[in-house]
Amino acid sequence: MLLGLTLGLFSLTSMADEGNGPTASVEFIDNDGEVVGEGTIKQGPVGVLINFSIDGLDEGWKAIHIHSVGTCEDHDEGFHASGGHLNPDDSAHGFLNPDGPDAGDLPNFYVHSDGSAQVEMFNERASLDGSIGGNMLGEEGTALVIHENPDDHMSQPIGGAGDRVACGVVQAD
Ligand SMILES: [Cu+2]
Repeated sequence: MLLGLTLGLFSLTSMADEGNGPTASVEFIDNDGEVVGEGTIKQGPVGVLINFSIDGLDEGWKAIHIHSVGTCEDHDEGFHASGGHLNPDDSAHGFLNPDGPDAGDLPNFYVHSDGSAQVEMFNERASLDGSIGGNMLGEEGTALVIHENPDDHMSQPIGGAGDRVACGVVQAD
C-alpha cells in the first residue's frame, strides 16, 4: 500500500538577500583588447568585496590594484591611461610600508598554469559611494589593473609589479 505525500514548497527569500550596499561590475581585457575575465564588486558596511575570474593570463603571482581613472582604452599602449592608484589621502603604496597602504592597494593572486584564476579580495579603504575611503565610482571612475608580476607591498609607486597586462573599468550596476 502506498501513501501519498504532499510536499509544501516555500521560499527562503529573506536568507537570499545579498546586502543592501551598491554593487558594480568589471570586464577585464588584455593588451590585445581581448576579454580575459569578469568580476563583481559589492559594498558592505566597512568596505568592498571584490570577486573576479580570469582566463588567459600567464602563470604566476600577479599584482592587482584599483587605479584612479576609469579607462582601459589604451590597451595596446600598456593601460597607462588608468593613472596611478586610487589614493585620496596621498598615502604611500604598500601593505608593508609604514606610511601605507594607499586606498588602491590589494593582495596578490596566483594565475594557474592553464591561465585561470578565481579570486576574492576585501578592501576596507574603498567604497562604491564615497562613504568609506576612496570612491571607486567618483568623477573619474576607477579601473582594476592587473600587473605582470607580484607586488612586493613596499616599493614605490606600485611595488615593482611591472607592466599592466589586464584592465577592467569599474561600472555601476
Ligand atoms: Cu597597479
